[in-house]
Amino acid sequence: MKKVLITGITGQDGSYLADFMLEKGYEVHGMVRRASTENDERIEHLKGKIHIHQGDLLDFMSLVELVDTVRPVEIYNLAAQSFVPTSWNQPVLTGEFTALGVTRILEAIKLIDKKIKFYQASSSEMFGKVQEIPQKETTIFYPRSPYGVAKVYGHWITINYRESYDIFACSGILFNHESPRRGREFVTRKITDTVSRIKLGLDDKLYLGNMDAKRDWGFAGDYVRAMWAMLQQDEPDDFVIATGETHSVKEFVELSFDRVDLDWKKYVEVDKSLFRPAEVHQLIGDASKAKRILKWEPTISFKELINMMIDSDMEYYKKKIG
Ligand code: NAP
Ligand code: G4F
Repeated sequence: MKKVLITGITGQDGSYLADFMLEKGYEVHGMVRRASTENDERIEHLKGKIHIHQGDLLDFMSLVELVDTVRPVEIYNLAAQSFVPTSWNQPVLTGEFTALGVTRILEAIKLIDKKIKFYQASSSEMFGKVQEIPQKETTIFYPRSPYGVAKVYGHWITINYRESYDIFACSGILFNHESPRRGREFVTRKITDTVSRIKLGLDDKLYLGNMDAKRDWGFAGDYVRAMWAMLQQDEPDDFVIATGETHSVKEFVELSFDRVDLDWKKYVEVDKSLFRPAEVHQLIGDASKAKRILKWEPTISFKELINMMIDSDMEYYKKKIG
């Protein structure tokens, strides 16, 4: 049975990728960092089906030992400090996790077995102040946050190890992708979570920052298929994964309130403290290379994604209040 190692398995993408890899028949191993409380909400349903190991992107030897113990055929590096606002408060730590963490895993691969295939979770945040519309694999990067800068490092070190050591290393430049498992601090889940609470009388206001920001939002379950497809090609390469549509935060808000038959204008307030020191105003991706080579297509529309997230949050709070 082929073994896969996933870092960041407790995160949104890690949990969807674990589901997908099990369906594909892999033996799934996940790396988790030690915490004083359990943090396995997203992989609870996989207990007994996957193997969990302790390790940390900050600790090189933990990665070496883990790769040596598991001996996977593929490693997906999804672990990162992934929340953009935190990257201004903790820029050095973000660089350690999100940038240097990538080198540590690549070094572990180089040391133990250069035949292990590697996937790096690159990000559309690297395009930042966009230099081209839509953004594709050849678009010049202009990151606008310490997170974006760290991801550019992770992206280029992946390419560098591919070219220097002939490692099968791919970088997926994924645009924003969401789901009912999205962290509650990200804007989409913050909206669907708060809208559900408002509908059920548990909250009365939704405070947001820049509602004019636009993103190319897809469904995380679709995007993990693309990660796997990249590592099944004959040659390693980098791919943009996106829907090709862009929508504002305001549109996301309107459709979310529509889903529960409420008028958003009565509940939403702008909180200037939520604006960022430097904003990424608009992202829209061109995934034609992935469509052509990987035969990848998104299956969930913007509206379907919102409905899925609202319905899931409504169900969660209805159960909670009994
Ligand atoms: P997420 O939900 O925030 O998950 C991040 C994961 O990284 C968690 O499992 C977290 O563990 C783990 N982690 C953080 N620091 C670590 C460390 N020092 N050592 C070991 N594990 C650590 O992120 P996501 O949305 O699934 O995204 C997955 C990856 O794709 C990230 O690299 C992200 O930057 C990138 N990305 C995401 C998007 C998107 O729209 N979702 C788009 C482009 C790229 P804990 O549970 O212990 O915190
Ligand atoms: O949901 P967000 O926090 O996601 P952001 O910054 O685009 O980053 C996400 O996508 C990246 C891919 O491009 C990933 F690499 C990264 O790891 C992460 O998953 O914010 C989206 C937009 C921003 O423009 C922000 O200013 O929403 C705007 N926004 C407005 N009000 C808000 C809020 N964002 C958050 N988190 N909270 C608000 O109240």
